[in-house]
Amino acid sequence: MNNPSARMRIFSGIQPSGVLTLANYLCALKRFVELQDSGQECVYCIVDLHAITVWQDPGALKDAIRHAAAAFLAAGIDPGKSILFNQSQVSAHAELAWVFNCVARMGWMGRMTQFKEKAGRDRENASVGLFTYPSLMAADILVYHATHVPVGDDQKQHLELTRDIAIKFNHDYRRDFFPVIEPLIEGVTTRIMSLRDGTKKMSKSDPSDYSRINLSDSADQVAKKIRRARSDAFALPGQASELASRPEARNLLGIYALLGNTAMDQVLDRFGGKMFSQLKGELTELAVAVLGPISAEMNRLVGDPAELDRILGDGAERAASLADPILQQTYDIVGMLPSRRRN
Ligand code: AQP
Repeated sequence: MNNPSARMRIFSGIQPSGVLTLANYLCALKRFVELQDSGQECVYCIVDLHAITVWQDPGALKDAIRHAAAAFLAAGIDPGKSILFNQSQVSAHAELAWVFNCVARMGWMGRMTQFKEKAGRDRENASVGLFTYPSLMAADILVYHATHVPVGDDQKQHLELTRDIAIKFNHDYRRDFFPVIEPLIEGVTTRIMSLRDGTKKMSKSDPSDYSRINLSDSADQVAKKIRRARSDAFALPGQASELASRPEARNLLGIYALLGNTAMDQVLDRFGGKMFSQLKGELTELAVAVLGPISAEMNRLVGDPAELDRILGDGAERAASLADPILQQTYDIVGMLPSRRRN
């Protein structure tokens, strides 16, 4: 796994808990495409079982799964090169998650900040699935013996827990079975923040549509959202050291850098001392140029749900052929009898 020339097995997923956002594109999809095109073995999953850890309207969820598939394809995922599927079609994910529920400790789960944030004050009323979410995420990754996982910085804690689960499993059962995975958290900006609050993550489930740019937004919507994005009263900073105390400036400059594949220093040189209005104008032009073709292709693809379902079904078969043997070996290791039905 540490041989840099070895082909990596990449796994990553996105929840269909709403329309995918600019943050999903910049910090996930764009990176997924680069990894695919660099010749790595890539398994990409629309994690629909994760989405139901909070309430989802069933009809809307079906649409959201197909929309997410369209976003992956429109962003450049090629189902001939990468495996693309939705999680619920490959039952090994949920089965391995159960085993991991028995390996992970309550204390580990209780420390997860995503659970604390999503459950809020009313923890008693949160679903058990939301609490054990990280076990399912660990299973998603480890059921493929994936070696590398590209995610945004917000998922770092869950990846550390995945490593803890792999280490404890290997220790408890005295074998080196699950790989201790490496996160791939890279880029000039690894967390995109809300357009309404530079200290809060951009999220597809934020109640305010003005907090985010959806990949399906029209050019007019993108322009309106950037125009209304929160700013502060000062000229834009020209030094990286000034960014920490200027969350809104940091966010918009970071988005500009990622969209244009430009280093942050160059972006600071370009906009330092200028007004927010200038940055917003140029950011709108860039965002529309990059996102316009993606949203047009998404619209075309969602017009053919049967084709999307075919692509996901085909991906699920290929994914299951990798995952099922690893699940069977896991069952054997923990002491289950061989299943006649499966063999
Ligand atoms: N704001 C973000 N900044 C950087 N990366 C982000 N990702 C999501 N939001 C940001 C990355 O996108 C991938 C898929 O994430 P996800 O959709 O499965 O889960 P999430 O992080 O919970 O995303 P949302 O939009 O906040 O969903 P909801 O609102 O349903 O909870 C991951 O790699 C993630 O890091």
